[in-house]
Amino acid sequence: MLFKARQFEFLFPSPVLVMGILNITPDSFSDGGRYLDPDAAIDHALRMAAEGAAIIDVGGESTRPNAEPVAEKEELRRVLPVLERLSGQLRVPISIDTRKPAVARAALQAGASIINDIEASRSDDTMWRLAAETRAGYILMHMQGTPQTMQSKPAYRDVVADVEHFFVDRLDRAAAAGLTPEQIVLDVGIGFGKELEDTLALLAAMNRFTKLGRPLLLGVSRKSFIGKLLGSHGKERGAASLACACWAVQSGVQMIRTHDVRDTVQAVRMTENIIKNRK
Ligand code: 8Y7
Repeated sequence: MLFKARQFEFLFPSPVLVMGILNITPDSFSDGGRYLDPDAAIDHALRMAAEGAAIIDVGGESTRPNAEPVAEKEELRRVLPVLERLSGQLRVPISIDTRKPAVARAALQAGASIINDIEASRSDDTMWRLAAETRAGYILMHMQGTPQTMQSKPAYRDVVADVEHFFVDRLDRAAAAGLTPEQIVLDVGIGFGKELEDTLALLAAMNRFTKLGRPLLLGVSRKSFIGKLLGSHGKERGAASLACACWAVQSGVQMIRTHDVRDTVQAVRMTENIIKNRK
């Protein structure tokens, strides 16, 4: 299975790709404010790449539940200086985590190769047309509601079937807007309009989504469902995050989004080596 993002090509099942998170925000739940300074942000990105990150995901708007929306100008002010300096220094692709087509466009011009669109272009197809035009990679993520509303009583008939149906529908609509299947990665969107039971159901059924024929990405790093289940906070959720990552890899997931690149690379490499020896 091929994934294409501008000049980058990944042929799966190649090694699982670990995506390192770079939040240039004052309010992200686990690292808000740490990387607002461009020098600190660039250092952190280079450190993650050195630790084995295969993609760096740069975001300038926190999407945690109830986060305040950020104006386009402010989002650009946060991410562009970092992207401009970083893209010349990194050999791995950069994804831009944004819901705004104008931010995505500017980020692609500044050297990003992948659009991480947590809204999956629901209101119109501008983001898809941009991806089609630029041949950028496109992460299509499921969310119920919006970041402001998503955690107030999300409801599903059958969460796994509903998310699968969403993927099928969006893959069709993205194709109609001109994207090729090779550009697209699917993501169930853990934490985006999901109760604990929905999250566990999705994780348990992860292998079902492989039949859609596209690479799967999973973002579980330090998320609140871990705290709900096990009572742990923030950075103390690392071990549970790794457990989910290993489970996901053995379920066929090819990309893991994480704050903890070094540990995640080690855990998924181990898992892959065990899988390779399966008789
Ligand atoms: C995800 C994500 C976040 C995720 C993708 C957090 C931006 C919340 N989570 N993008 N973004 N998948 N594709 O806790 O799960 O990191 S933000």
